[in-house]
Amino acid sequence: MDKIYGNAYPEMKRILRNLTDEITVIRADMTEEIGMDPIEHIRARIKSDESMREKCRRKGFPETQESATKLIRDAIGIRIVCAFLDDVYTIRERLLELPDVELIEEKDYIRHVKPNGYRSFHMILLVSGVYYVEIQLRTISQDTWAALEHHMKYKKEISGNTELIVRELKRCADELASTDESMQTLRDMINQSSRSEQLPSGSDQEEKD
Ligand code: 0O2
Repeated sequence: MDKIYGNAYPEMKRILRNLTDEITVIRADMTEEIGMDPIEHIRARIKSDESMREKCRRKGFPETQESATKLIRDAIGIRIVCAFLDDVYTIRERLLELPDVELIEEKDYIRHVKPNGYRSFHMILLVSGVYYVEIQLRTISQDTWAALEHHMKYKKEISGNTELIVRELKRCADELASTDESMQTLRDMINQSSRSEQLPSGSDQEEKD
C-alpha cells in the first residue's frame, strides 16, 4: 500500500496523526466557545499507492518517492466537513495559528466556485518544514454534492444526456449553496436572539451603541 512513499511512510503517518489530534483540540475549543460542535466529520488519509501512482502518470511525473511527496502535495490529506459556512473560515484561521505549520497555497472554491459547481476551501500546508498536507474544508451540503459528482465521473457508461446531467448537477450545487447561506443566516439570528435574551434588562441601549 505504501511502496511509493518508501521510508517516508512512517513519518507521514505520524504527521497525519499529530495534525488530526490538533484538529480535535481546535474542535473542542470551538465547541466550548460557540456551544455546538462545528465539525460534522473528519476524514484523514494517506493517498493509496495505487492512486498516487495513477496521479504521477496523469501529471507526467516518474513514479518515485520524490514525486509522491514533493511534486504532488496531497499524499497526506484531511477533509473537514462542517455544518455551517462560517465554521469553515474559523477553522481555517485556527489551522494557521498552529505551530510548525506553514501556509503554501489556498484555493477558495466557495467564493470562486468551479464551473461545474464544486465548492470547497483547499489549503496546502507544509508541516515540520518537510511534508505537504492538503486540507479540504467544506460544508455537509458541499460534501454531499462532491461525493455524487465524484461518483458520476467514474460512471463511464454515462454517454447520452451528459449535457443535461452536468447542467442539473450545477443547478443542485447552486441550490445547496443557497440553502447553506440560509442556514447560516438562521444560525446567526438564533444566536443573536439568545444573546439579547441573556442581556440584563436596560442593556438594550448599550447593545445598540
Ligand atoms: P482525490 O481522489 O479526491 O484525492 P491536483 O491536486 O494537482 O490534481 P489541483 O487543481 O491543484 O489539482 O487541486 P485542487 O483543484 O485543489 O483539487 C484537488 C482535489 O480537490 C481533488 O483531488 C478532489 O479531491 C477535489 N476536487 C477538486 N475539484 C473537484 C471537482 O470538481 N469535483 C470533485 N468531486 N472533487 C474535486 P484528486 O486528486 O483529483 O482526487
